[in-house]
Amino acid sequence: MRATAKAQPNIALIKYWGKRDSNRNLPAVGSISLTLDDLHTTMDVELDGALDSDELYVNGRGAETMLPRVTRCLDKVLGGDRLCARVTSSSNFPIAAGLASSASSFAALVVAASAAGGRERSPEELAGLAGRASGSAARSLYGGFVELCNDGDGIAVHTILEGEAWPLCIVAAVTSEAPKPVSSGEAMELSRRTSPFYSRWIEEQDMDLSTARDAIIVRDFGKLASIAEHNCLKMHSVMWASRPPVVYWNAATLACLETVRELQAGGVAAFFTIDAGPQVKVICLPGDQPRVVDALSNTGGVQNVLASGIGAGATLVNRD
Ligand code: 2P0
Repeated sequence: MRATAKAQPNIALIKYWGKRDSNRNLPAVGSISLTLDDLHTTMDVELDGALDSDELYVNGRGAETMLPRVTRCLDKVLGGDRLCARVTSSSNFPIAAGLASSASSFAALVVAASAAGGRERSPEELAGLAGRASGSAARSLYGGFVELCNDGDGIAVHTILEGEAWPLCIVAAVTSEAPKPVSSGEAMELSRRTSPFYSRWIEEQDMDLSTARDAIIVRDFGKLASIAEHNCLKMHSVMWASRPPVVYWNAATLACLETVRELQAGGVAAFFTIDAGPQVKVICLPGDQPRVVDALSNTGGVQNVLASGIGAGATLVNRD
């Protein structure tokens, strides 16, 4: 009746932006991501007949605003007639700071809740359940370089290449820890309804996925760098052209892009990506990580720099 699971956030190189079915939270496009290693969320789920309602504690504090989403996810995993749950989560990185904490949280939640309820589920089933709660969470069930594909009436997720086969580093520059002005779900819907670039974004995604997949398989850093930066800037262009516009960047975001261009000009193999927030994630070769960390730390407006390797998918840590 009690289980603990651990999952890492993931960073999309080819982005998920847009939904084809909002009710079932199905993405309009496939995506490719890297699962991180050093950042993680631990989620403990205890089903308790003495509780009248679900309880959620995040990093030691009650988290009422997140609770309805967690309750909906538990209902999907365990059924509506389940016992109430005490859910306790802790992350070793800033949550709600654009570092994909919802991906690691919901990936760990579905693994822990399934185990607490005594259900044996395949990674495919767990990914489907995680994706219902948060599209990007489905990718955190898997490790390494991960692809999420639209598959018939649902999604299919798999590892393209294990992290050990191409041990890249991810350096995240945190430029603001303020809450998002608009949630990614709302921004996606706004993009779909109002951005003149949305349909083109959807049309071109399969081509970008194919280019990135090929680059990963043959470990072509330059090719992956070029398509990942292009795909990221296209996604933000879709948002910028929405009405009202959605601009997640701040001045330090742009300063970080200049830093990456300077590193590249100096011969460092590095590229950037930016999600639905102002943080800049830089992917580089392991030997260049100290230079990238140093350069981003010295960029104006950067508050904090976190580094990680590529890690494994969500795992069950303990079951009572
Ligand atoms: C991604 N993002 O591929 C993209 C890139 C943000 C920008 O997935 O609405 O929290 O819960 O399914 O997964 C962030 O959105 O969205 C996201 P929902 P999610 O990582």
